[in-house]
Amino acid sequence: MRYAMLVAILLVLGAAWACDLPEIDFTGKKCKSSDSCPTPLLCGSEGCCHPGPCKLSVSNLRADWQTPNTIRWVWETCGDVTELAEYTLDVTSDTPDAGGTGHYTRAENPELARGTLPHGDAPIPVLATITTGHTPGTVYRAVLTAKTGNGCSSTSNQADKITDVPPLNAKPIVIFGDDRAPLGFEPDNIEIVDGGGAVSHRHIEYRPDTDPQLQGSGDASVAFQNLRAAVSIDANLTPGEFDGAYVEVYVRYANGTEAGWWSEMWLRTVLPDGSHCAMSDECLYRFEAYTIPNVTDGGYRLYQFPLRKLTNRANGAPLTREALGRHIDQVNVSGTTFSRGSGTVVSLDGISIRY
Ligand SMILES: [Ca+2]
Repeated sequence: MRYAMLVAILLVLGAAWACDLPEIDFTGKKCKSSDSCPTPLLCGSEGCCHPGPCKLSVSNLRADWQTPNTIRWVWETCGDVTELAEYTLDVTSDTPDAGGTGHYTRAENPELARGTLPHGDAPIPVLATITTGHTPGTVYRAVLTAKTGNGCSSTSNQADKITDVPPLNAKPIVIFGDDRAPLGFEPDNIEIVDGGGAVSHRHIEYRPDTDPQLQGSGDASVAFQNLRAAVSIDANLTPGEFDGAYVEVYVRYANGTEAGWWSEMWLRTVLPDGSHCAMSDECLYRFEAYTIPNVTDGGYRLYQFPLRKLTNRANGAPLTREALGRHIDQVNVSGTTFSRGSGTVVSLDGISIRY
């Protein structure tokens, strides 16, 4: 009787222990031989655990940051990215009609078709993608799949993220809107055009094929151009406002054939003494890089970048509330690479800092 009770207690304790053991996902973990990967995983020839004979695996999918309407997902790979055929990202939510859910492929986010981004000075591995159109204050889940050329596929863990609730202050700092325009643009073929906007009427338009700077800068078929707007903005935010603040822009690449593979945006501040920055890098706080799809449906996409995630181009330091409050004298509203003669038309609208 006592023995039976002891066995029962041990069984209960054993069950409790079993439940408490954390589940470790060994997919993508480094390995030296098949003994190092728990069944049913195998140690691939490139030295990481796979569910099958893949040459590339994905793991550790997570949200790097979020705003009310966007989420930036990041992941890790193990293996040979040149084997990649395509990444796909499945984004779901239990909330009915939650925006931005779906099966993201190269059609929505062209970088998902690439192991590395083209046109960089050095190969830039694709280890992130931004999903847009999300509903604020909503729980999302995502799973990434990497398919390789030999038909093998590796699936990541499931990542969760709650989008931010909209800022309390309903009135943004407008950089470009129907009632406010920047002081000037560089290159100078950037125009403000009536109609065709994402928000109300007018929008900003840029055509790389008529850009004298781009046409005159060498023989390469691809050139980089920043779309700079001269501004005069004082953004004195409280610590609480700064934590949730973001800069947003509606972007559309149309008519051409090529995506904006390697895009960046920045805010340029003045120096602490209030003077303009001669060495611009010390005053540029930027986000890079993201890929803007070239769309045929005429749709704008709203991108939002948390201010706390902008980093100084010279030293990598994050933008602080104090630096932001000095005074902003320039905004780069989606600089990117352009192929010559591609016919691409870039449209921008509704550029604001929300806090
Ligand atoms: Ca507009």
